[in-house]
Amino acid sequence: MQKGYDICFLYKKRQIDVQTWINEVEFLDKNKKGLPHKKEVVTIVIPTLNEEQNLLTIIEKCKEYCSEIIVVDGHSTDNTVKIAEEAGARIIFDHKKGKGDAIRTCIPYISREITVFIDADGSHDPDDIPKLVQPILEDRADHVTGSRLLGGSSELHGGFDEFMRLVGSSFITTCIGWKFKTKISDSQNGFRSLKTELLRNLDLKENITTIEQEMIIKTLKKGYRMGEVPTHEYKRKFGESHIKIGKVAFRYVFSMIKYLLF
Ligand SMILES: Nc1nc2c(ncn2[C@@H]2O[C@H](COP(=O)(O)OP(=O)(O)OP(=O)(O)O)[C@@H](O)[C@H]2O)c(=O)[nH]1
Ligand SMILES: [Mg+2]
Repeated sequence: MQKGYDICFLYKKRQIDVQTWINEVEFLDKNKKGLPHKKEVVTIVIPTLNEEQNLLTIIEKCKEYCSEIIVVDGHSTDNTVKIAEEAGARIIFDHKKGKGDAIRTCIPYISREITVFIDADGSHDPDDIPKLVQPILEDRADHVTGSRLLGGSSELHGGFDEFMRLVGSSFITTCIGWKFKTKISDSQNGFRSLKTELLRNLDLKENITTIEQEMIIKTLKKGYRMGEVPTHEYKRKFGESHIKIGKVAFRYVFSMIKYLLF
């Protein structure tokens, strides 16, 4: 393709050559309600661990935007699985190692061309899904992440833990941007869409939430096109976060160095 082809320009109205575009993180913000959407090519994956109070609302809303819903459950001890079954989702069980394990476990079961990951805790708005999928449908990106830094967060600020998470995640995001000479604002969001074929090729290894940054680093490393759209993060509706930052901080830094350098 030539310089200046019109695909990039919906984003920032600037001209970049294809090589630059491949490793560029682009920014798209449109009226989410107005976007055309092809639900028949979308599988939505929802990782769950004891989300009985949140899950049904998410599944019902997600049905508008996909033709397959997979709930990948971490052996919940509440009614999560029953609720998912009754709502018509396919249920897969992980190996009790964490959210990363859950994501890796469900990959062989995904049957549609585009996969969307969304949390079950109510912090992501399913109405943002068309916005995440649009750049892939239009062949402008292979992997699109929602950005809380661009879309705002009701959860990322406040206490000491939140502050440490924001600092840590900003540091990692900056390192990824530096390594790939690209601008990305959020490397840790669990709300994203990507081509299923790419997802299968990433050879993911992480067992915990470090899988979010692993997906982005490996996408960029393999030369695929990364995109980013603003999505707001809401406070978890019910229940508690499963992340204990003190326990996983080292793994975040270690895995970032591992995938960035080796
Ligand atoms: N299958 C599975 N799902 C999990 C596991 N741990 C967390 N989840 C789910 O992954 C999603 C994200 O978990 P959260 O605890 O909200 O973590 P987070 O959103 O990254 O962090 P917060 O910002 O603190 O909410 C939720 O839908 C959880 O139910 C797990 O071990 N297995
Ligand atoms: Mg959450």
